[in-house]
Amino acid sequence: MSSKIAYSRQGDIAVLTAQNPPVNALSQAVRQGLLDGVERAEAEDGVKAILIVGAGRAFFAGADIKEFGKPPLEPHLPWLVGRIEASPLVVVASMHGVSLGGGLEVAMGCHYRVAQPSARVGLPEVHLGIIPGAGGTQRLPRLTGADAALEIATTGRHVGAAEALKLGIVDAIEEGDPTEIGVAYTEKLLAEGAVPRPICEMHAPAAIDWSAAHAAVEARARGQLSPGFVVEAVQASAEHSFEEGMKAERAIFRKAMDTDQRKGLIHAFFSERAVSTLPELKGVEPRPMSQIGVIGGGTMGAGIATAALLSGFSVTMLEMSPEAGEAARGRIESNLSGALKRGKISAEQHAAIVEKALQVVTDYNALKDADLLIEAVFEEMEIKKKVFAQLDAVCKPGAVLASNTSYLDINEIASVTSRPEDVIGLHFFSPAHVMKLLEVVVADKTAIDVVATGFDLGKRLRKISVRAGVCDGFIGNRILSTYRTAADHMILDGASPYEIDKALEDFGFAMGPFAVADLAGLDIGYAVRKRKRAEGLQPNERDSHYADKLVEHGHKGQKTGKGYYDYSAGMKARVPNPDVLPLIKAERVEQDISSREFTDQEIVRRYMAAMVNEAAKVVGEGIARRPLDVDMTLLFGYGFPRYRGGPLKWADIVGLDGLLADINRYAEDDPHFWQPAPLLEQLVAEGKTFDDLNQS
Ligand code: ZOZ
Ligand code: NAD
Repeated sequence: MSSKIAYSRQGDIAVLTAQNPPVNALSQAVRQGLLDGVERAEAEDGVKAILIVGAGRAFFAGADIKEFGKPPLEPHLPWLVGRIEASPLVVVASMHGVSLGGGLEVAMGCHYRVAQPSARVGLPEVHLGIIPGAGGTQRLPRLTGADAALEIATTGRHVGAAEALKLGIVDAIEEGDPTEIGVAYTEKLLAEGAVPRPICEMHAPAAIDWSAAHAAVEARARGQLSPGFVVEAVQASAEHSFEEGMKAERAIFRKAMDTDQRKGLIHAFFSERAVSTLPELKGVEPRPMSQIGVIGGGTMGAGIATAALLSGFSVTMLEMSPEAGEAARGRIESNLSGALKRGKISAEQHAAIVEKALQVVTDYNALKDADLLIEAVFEEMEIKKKVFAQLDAVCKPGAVLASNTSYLDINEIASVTSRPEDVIGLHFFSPAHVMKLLEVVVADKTAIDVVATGFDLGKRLRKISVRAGVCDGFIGNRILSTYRTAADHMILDGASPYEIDKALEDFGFAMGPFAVADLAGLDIGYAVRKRKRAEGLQPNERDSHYADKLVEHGHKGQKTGKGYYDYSAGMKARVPNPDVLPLIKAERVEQDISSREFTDQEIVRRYMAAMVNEAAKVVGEGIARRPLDVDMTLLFGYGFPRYRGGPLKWADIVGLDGLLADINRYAEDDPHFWQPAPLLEQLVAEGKTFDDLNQS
């Protein structure tokens, strides 16, 4: 018997206990152990029932995702679930923690299910680009009906025990040790004369309006294929026998497995977990943190304070004047009311935060006990330096001094303090209490335990933290500046902002770059362009001024009602602002450019080539440690479609040699902008991929 499944007897019940920490993924050894356990129980004298239970945190978290993409090993899960279901003994699942994907499928192969009140079940395969492949799409609808099964399997959401009981997914809820409640429940079933109750013999679900179901799912999927595959499979459960339905599920599962989206989504799953694991932080204790000071309570400072308050920190907000302080408090309270409305906090928690945890001040002395200070004042070096000098004067020794700057040099900011080892960049994204990304920007002298503290903060705020080095814009904004510039060049050459937004939204971005610019405020890009021009452009560097004129006409995006789009009919209406195209045309005339047509395909190719090329420079220079750090930055901070895995995973999938060839071709017209990244050239020369660098 496999050591992953312990076999024991409790009277006439054989107990199979999965022990594959941390979450009992159904690896080959676990599957084999379950099979051996079932066969042994059936062969042993006096066994009347089998109880399957998980040791540790969960029943089963699903198939072992690490085995995907490799040749499947026997016993295959769909067969095993069928084998459990076919047992002449009564088979019971005692479920605690999560029962996800293959884990719920194993439970549905059992004849009865008892769960702890805190147990959660679900079919999250859709988030990995696949569908449940071990009968989930055929058995769940037989328990719940097609509508509920579709909702559960197309969203992948976790269903709590009480709801699962109501839907018929579990038969009973009992509090207690999973083995004890499982044994007690099985004894009760045996006493009542229960017999095996295979779901495969239950009635097929009633038909629903399948075209409406397909249309509804597609409308939400934004180009992701797996939700549509789920509908196909569930439809098969209603239209065919169980055996034929299983064949349909198998065929659809294989089709899903073969997609690039599956590769992208599984890359995202593992990278999301790997990104915050840095070898140099192993064994490094973060500094203790309970009080946070935030300097500047505008959009970002208020969002950061909200995030910290919602995670149980106490926050002292410092503003320039009592009036600015009140405005900052108003912004924070409005964010907190939103959290209350959405059920993220209770009324009592809301009251406690507002009354006790938040303090608004104008005097730096109030920051002297804070463990972590996060500066979020205007994006101007001189102002930031003044703030840091004042922090240096009042903050206690060991306090971490952080800047939320978007582009400025953290080394220069640190240089005005007597303790550069305590200075770090903590770059949040707007709105900071909602967006998941945190760039932890490590400066030349930052101490390692200060880096650990940055990552600890990210974890406590439930964010995805990415390590970045110091450069203009760190990982994300530096790459953004480059692909945004590629878009600006396409505009000069003949594309419109609306064509570009549409092509990229069809590619899967949550929003195109011009809609994003309107949201962020066009004055931000305006300030960056002004700064870059002041620093001096290269002689062959392309530049344009139409966007500056837009800002100078008062069009700063959503906040002024107009930017690239006119928002007078509502923020979602997205009507093109009629002032934009004439400004662009005038610029083309001024620069003597004859415009040409761009297909959606060319727009995406140029935009992505610029993104990948800059990302390769960012990795090559060590600003990002690994390609996956860039991928996660773009996924969690910039609306990059998760099902494409991130720009560098996308590049691996489409082929690096073709991309490099295109970059070299574009460079014939614009050698300044299209300088191929040395790392990209090296990978192509060595026949390697970006993903190879993630493994090392
Ligand atoms: O980890 C959270 C989670 O949601 N896991 C994924 C659950 C999931 O997607 N299950 C479905 C899997 S696909 C499937 O089951 C396909 C199917 O229908 C059958 C296919 C038939 C094939 C036929 C072939 C012929 C979870 C909620 C479980 C726990 O969250 P936490 O935040 O507490 O912990 P994490 O996320 O940090 O996880 C702890 C460690 O466990 C690793 N892990 C989690 N689920 C895994 C898994 N490893 C392999 N397979 C899984 N299913 C996770 O990577 C992490 O590892 P470390 O190394 O970072 O600690
Ligand atoms: P903002 O203009 O909305 O807010 C700045 C706030 O700082 C104002 O409330 C102002 O009163 C206050 N302030 C200015 N000088 C101060 C001082 N000396 N002492 C105390 N308070 C002072 O700006 P924002 O958008 O919140 O940006 C703040 C910082 O965050 C900038 O460095 C910016 O680059 C960065 N950032 C912005 C975004 C974004 O999307 N807006 C995203 C990430 C990072």
